[in-house]
Amino acid sequence: MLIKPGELLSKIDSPRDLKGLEAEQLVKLSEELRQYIIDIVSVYGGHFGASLGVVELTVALHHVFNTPYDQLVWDVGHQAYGHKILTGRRDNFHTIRSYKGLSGFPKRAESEYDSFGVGHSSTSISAALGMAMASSYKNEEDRHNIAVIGDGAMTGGLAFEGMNHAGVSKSNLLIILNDNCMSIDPNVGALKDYLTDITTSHTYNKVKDDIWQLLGKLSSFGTSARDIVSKIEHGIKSFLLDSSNYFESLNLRYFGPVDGHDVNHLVHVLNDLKDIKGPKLLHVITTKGKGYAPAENGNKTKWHAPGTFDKVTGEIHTKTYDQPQPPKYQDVFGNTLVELAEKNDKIMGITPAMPSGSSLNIMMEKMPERAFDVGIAEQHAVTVSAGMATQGLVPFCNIYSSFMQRAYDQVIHDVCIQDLPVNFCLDRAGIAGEDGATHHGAYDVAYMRCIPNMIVSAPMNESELRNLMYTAQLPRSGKAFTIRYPRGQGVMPQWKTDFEEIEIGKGRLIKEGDEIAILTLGHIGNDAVKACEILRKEGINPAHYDMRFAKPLDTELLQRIARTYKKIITVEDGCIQGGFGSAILEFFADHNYFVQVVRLGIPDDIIEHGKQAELHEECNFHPEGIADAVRKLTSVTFEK
Ligand SMILES: Cc1ncc(C[n+]2csc(CCOP(=O)(O)OP(=O)(O)O)c2C)c(N)n1
Repeated sequence: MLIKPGELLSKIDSPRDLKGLEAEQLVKLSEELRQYIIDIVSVYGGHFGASLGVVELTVALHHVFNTPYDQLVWDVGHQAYGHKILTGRRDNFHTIRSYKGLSGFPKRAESEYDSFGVGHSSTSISAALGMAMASSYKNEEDRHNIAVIGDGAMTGGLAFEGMNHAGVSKSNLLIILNDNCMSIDPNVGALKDYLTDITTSHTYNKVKDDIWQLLGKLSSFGTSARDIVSKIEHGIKSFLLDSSNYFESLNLRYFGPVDGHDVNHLVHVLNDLKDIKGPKLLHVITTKGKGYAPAENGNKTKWHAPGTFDKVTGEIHTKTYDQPQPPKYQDVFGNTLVELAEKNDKIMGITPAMPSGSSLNIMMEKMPERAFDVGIAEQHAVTVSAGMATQGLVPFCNIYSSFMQRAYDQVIHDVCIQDLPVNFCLDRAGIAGEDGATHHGAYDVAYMRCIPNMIVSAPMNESELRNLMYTAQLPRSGKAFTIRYPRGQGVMPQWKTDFEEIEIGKGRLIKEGDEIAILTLGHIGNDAVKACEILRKEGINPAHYDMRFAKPLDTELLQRIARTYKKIITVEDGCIQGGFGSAILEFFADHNYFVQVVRLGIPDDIIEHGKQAELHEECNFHPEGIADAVRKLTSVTFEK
């Protein structure tokens, strides 16, 4: 379907085409840009509310600054759809997040306007500061470096680290705080309360407005007038109230709050700020979903990334099925945790900013005193869980696999070295799909299994997930317990209501066979089941074992397997290097078993975005790929 951009937008092939636009044209362009995002995302899906919220800011930034010479860093990058459209990607914008299409996030390889690759939050201040320091070092006095960061991303520790450094650097850095009071779910924490306070304080804003106007009037008198005003401003601020301004106390000059939907005012303010040297922060107030009534006034969490929808009625499309469908793993997690917590009062739930994404919101609603969203703060989520464990509580810390990369030292230093029994549920483990390279949970098996005092497991279906969670909450004296599961649905329409303890480190036989054994870890084992079905029709009959644990390995079972089968295929939805297959290889090598092992998994490559099935195919661990590996191995003779 051909979706046409508005008349003005259709002429914007690069930010250069924005430079000469008049005030009314900037307003019109903003309207057209917003409409184009609505038109495309309603048909093709993607992130939505955040990009609508920064339409005017995006237009103003590209109008005022000389991008790509001036460097613009978007935090997380899910709000950069308008930026992509204005920077030469308008006509293939509809390919966003699809296989081989545009990435859903800024990406250096995609465009010179994407100055820094993103996907995970809170990196923009550090990255833009690094660029600003490089500009100072190279004497590029005229170059501007801008970080646009949301109030949600501002809750991440890395953002603070960046500001803490920026405050003592003389670099020419502009931080734009895009404050819409939302993360994916409503934003949380004391900083959010503080931002609301300074946004709504009348005295504060009156003084700020007066100073701002004075600054604006005198700006036409040149730099020295501006310096004088700036000194007066600083004096008044320190005297009156700004000694308590959080950002000022970090030596960042604070400006705002300003209306983020008044494009011409933003242009005016940004032009003024261009002349102010050093690190500074502009506080911009926006509304997530702005300009599309269902998103602006409705459930903002739902409209963060709604999938496709009817843009006229605002109805979000949902698939209908003839058969009952398996539940999503995340919902099995959310419901099971409540069920277990009702019986075990030591259980606590922790999520760093993903209550809806992880389904911990089910427990947060039912047991608000025992389930917590701690902000986009993975490191803190792990260490706060460790603290709870020292007091005999049973924390279930749910973190997306790729976001857990942030908290690696906390897992080692705060949990495993002290041998604390913390439970980690890693959602979105394996190929994540359309979110792409930054979001694939490729590495967790490899990075978790090398840590002492760590159990690493993966359920093949919903019952297994429930039983692993049941097992993880039983009293144990130490050891962290990782349970990883993928994005999406399980395999059975219903799960059993009773729980069964799983012996830690025990795998299970799925089917006996001849000559070749397939060893799988987790949900991907279901593809091996399908591969066996395909092969049965060809008279090939491999055995299949669901190993359940990458650590500890079921050594007894592996010894039996090695004695019976001389050819092994390992399959995992995770990186091949150092992962589950590597663990199996190490075991055979260390115990002198001469077996031939073929490993399927995510190769040593950056896997981009696309549907999960497309990417599984690319990585060769879909049913046909597994069947093919078996066929090839059947015909290979084993050489000593
Ligand atoms: C390290 C990390 N944790 C979690 C996420 C998931 N995530 C994506 S966007 C988002 C909310 C960001 O909120 P904010 O910065 O305020 O931007 P907004 O969507 O409100 O514009 C979260 C939690 C992430 N991208 N990175």
